Amino acid sequence: MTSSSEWFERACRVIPGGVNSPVRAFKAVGGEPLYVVKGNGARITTVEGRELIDFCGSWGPLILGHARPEVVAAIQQAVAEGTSFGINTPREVELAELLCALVPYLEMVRLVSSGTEAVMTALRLARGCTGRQKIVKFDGCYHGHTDCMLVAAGSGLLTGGITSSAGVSPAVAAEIFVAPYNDLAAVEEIVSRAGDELAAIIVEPVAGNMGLVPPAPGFLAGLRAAADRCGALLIFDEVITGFRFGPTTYGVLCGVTPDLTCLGKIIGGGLPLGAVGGRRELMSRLAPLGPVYQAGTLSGNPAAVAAGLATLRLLEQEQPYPALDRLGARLAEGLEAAARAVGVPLRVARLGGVFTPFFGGGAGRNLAEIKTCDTQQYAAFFRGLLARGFYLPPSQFEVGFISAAHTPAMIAAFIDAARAAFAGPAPPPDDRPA
Ligand code: KE4
Repeated sequence: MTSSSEWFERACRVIPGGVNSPVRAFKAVGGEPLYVVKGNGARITTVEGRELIDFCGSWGPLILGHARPEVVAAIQQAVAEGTSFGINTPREVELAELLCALVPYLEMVRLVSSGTEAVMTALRLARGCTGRQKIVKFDGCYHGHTDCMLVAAGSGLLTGGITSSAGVSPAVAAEIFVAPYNDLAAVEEIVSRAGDELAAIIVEPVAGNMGLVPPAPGFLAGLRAAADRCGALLIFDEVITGFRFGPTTYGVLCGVTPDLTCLGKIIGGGLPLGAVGGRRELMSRLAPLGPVYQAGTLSGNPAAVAAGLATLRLLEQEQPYPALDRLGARLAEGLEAAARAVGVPLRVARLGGVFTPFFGGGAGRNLAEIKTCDTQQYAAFFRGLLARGFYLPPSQFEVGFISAAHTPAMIAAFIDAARAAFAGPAPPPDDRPA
């Protein structure tokens, strides 16, 4: 058997940092990254044959858990008929129709292959529709790796402590205004100073890339009003939040309607799929109808669309959301009680089945407050839970996900493992029961 360590050593010879996405590198939590061979429901199995209960869930797509049979079957059926055509297929029409049915303010959508592509397209569309260039984003929010969004970004940049990326030209960065999350006054100041130059305000309606930071009451409605006042478009990046808290978008759930919406993760059911959607008058500006160009060889890919359709249809049928919320509440309360019992300063930010443990730190309303938490304690917690059979996101600045495959018994076991981790170091992982 080739161990994770051996795989990582081989990987580092041919893949930068040994990973195909930086946040998988375990840089922020220590130790060497895992190599997994399969997932099943809430569990993943490493190359060493260790079974772990997974609370990272591939960073969000797997709300139904790993290898959900109906999703796998839909993919198998699709690929048996061909993996890609570069020609229109009925399934992509069905997915577009379903997205527009589940999100009433979406009149049209364009399918792409990642969340980054969805955001890139939305920003280009906003600039094309308004004839303006400047964008407002929020410190610690992450919107994929398109150049102009790699300014004061969260997720893997924040994890690596490099919140703005090298290689982004100063001219591109100069078009981006950055405001603290939940700070409407800062947005008002930007609007008063440069409102007539703003093409868009882009926001994660629930921030998930600096750990979980929910919107303060009135924040999203305030952004809607600010965008209306200055003629900018409001873009909700719902790559994480879309279909995560209900069988629709967070915008529908919270009653604030953006002009454009970016989707990804869940709508692809674990395969590469994203989407950008909005009002017909805006979406009609996209080529081949309008002058804003966007394209993709694998856009609307049959396998990814089949996985997305199967996932969204199961979410509509099964409505796992109340159960996810109950399990999330139990996890947060149990973790905080276990920490309190031994004097560990822990706050678990939680919304539905999405959570982030913060050790110490402020109220967590924006990145500056989030940064006061103890990331080394998070790293120790991550390692302690991993040694006891639980896989959390390998970064303080991400969010944990409970899936429909997680059970109350798994949550109870997780809390017991946390209690043990707070009490002291774990024995070496190889003698832990799977
Ligand atoms: P992708 O290009 O990775 O599909 O989506 C980019 C993206 C856009 N918008 C939001 C709100 C996102 O969270 C993401 C990607 N999320 C990260 C984790 N938080 C992906 C994990 C990774 O980069 O490996």
